[in-house]
Amino acid sequence: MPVPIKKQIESLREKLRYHSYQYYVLDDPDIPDAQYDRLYNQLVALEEKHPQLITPDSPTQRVGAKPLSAFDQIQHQLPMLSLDNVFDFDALLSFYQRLQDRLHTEDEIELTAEPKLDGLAISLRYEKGILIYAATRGDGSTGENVTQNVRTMRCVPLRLLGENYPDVLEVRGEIFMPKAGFEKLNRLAKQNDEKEFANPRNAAAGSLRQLDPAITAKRPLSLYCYSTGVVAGEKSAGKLATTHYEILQQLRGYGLPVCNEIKLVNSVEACLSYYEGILKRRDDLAYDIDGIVYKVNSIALQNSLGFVARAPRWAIAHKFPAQEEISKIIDVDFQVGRTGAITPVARLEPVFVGGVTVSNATLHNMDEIRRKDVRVGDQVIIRRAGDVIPEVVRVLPNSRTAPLTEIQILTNCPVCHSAVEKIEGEAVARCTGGLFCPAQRAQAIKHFASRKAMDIDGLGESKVEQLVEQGLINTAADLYQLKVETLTSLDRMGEKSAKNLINALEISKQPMLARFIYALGIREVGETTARNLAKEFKTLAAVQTASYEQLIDVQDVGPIVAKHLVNFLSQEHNQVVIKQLLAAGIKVQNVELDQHHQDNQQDCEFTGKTLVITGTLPTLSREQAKEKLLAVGAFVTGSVSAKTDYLLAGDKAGSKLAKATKLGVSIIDEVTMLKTLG
Ligand code: JCF
Repeated sequence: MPVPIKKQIESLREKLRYHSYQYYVLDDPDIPDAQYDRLYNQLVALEEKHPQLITPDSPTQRVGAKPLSAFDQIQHQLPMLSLDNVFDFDALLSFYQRLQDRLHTEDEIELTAEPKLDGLAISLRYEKGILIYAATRGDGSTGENVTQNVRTMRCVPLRLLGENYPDVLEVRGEIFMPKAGFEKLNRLAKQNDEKEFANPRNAAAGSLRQLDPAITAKRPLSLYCYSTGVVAGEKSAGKLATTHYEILQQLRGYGLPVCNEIKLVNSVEACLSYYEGILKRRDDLAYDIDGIVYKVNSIALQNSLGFVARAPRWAIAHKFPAQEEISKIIDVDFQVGRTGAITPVARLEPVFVGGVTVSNATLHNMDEIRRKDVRVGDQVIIRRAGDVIPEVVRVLPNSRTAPLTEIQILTNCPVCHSAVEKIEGEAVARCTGGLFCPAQRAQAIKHFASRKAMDIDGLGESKVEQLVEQGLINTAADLYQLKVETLTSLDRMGEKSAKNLINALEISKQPMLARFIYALGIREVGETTARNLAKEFKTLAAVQTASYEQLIDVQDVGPIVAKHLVNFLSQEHNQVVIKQLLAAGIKVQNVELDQHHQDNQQDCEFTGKTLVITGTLPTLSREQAKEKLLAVGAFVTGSVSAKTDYLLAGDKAGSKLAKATKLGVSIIDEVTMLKTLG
């Protein structure tokens, strides 16, 4: 006998509720999203055919209502409580002692501890398991009816699970927007030139107070329940437990989301260690919190403690240091980073925020300054979250009483006075004096000496740091003036290593053109681009004098890279350094010479093939082997795949060898390679 339609529909709804519960409440989805969607679509199809069977608690009926013109008021039958705050351990200790005094005990009192969410309080009323309304806290006695918006939240059950719940159950909780969802929402707003939300809390509030539920439905809102309001008509089966902790577990069992960080704590010291533990993880949590809530666990004790005004005597919020505070901008400076990135920095009236005193905050870049319209003299919100650099979030509205001048765009590097470039579409401005700028010196020289660049053996990053710090070199060209006596003054540099380094510098004096171009450290000019430039222009002089039009004709070089090249090469400071390098005896190997080699080896078996190199080769370094292969037109990549033609394996070849063997890639050694190359 076929299953009656009504039964089919009910069974689908039950499945969908169950899977939503797994996903939203237990955080443990048990079917793929696509499978959920299929079930959902089956239900939609059946309900379309049989509209008389649609009920308001069907999972398909979350976004049904039309936009409102205003929210109705809802009177809370039991007031929605707020919490008293403490800001330090002493005040927390006083709270705990007051509990002991009032309860006439010197024993420890069992408390619950939970993160205090930074969102909006909500009251959900269920009758016979069906969501009847959702109301905001408002003033605690009267809130707004936001039912049609809350219904769109997939984590809010429209019908409770099971049958074992009180007839009337009011649940109180906090609606919030997880950080990831907030960031995504703001990214979209920025893209569409719409106003961004200042923080997840404002975004949650704005989303919940939409008159059109279709908009709320698209906002990533979440809920954690933290207590109950009216509980009535309970049969013995639907009775709530006698401790706060167990009640929350019951709520979870009804299908309501409850934060899984909630713990039982048995002393004021345990409170503190919970507090410290969560504070440490604050930035890693998926949602913003502003402290910890402790509550007396026993409902009987809660009742005997009662409350004052709107705040219970049996609970307290232990607040974290604020992550946002107000300060005033005294000045704006520009800092040059080690890669030439120029960052505007606001000098502030010192302010205590995020647990430390802050007197500088980043303004990120010029675009952000314009977007936020930040000016010297403004009152601004400073944010310091965790270990992140403090930033200026926004100007305090209406705080500007006198007209203030706009912050000027920077045209020259504050450190070396080279021109500042800003590529269309990029946010950061950069100093173009890469080879010369003191702020970029160490970085530029490290890159110059690195393996894929000039490959100067024995000149690692720490040696470069020392040489630069002690003022022994200012540019890469100065490397070639170094003497053994100077080098031995460095840490951990004996006579032998000093001599070796001088020798390595000598050896590096005949770089291939591609290597030399790469070594200059021009933005976005990597190995491949450098090689293409060398192939195209053949001599350094030709590269140096190439026009923008000639440059964008080169393979792999687009308008941005071409612009970086022109900007770099036209800086007089950079030209001077290149001249000094040549004067120091560097002889760049032009491409004609390479070409000659290539012509002799044209028919090589590796031409056009893809190779991976792994392990220690007997005579060549991996870099040298790569260069030889590239010279015959082979491709050398970093990881083995089905597209790999050969694996060149040396000693101690590990996972790459295993993978190549598995994929049936031909494996060769250095001898074979050299023989094949001739
Ligand atoms: O997470 C919260 N913001 C939060 C607020 C948690 C709680 O357990 C609360 C609350 C407000 C009042 N409990 C009460 C009684």
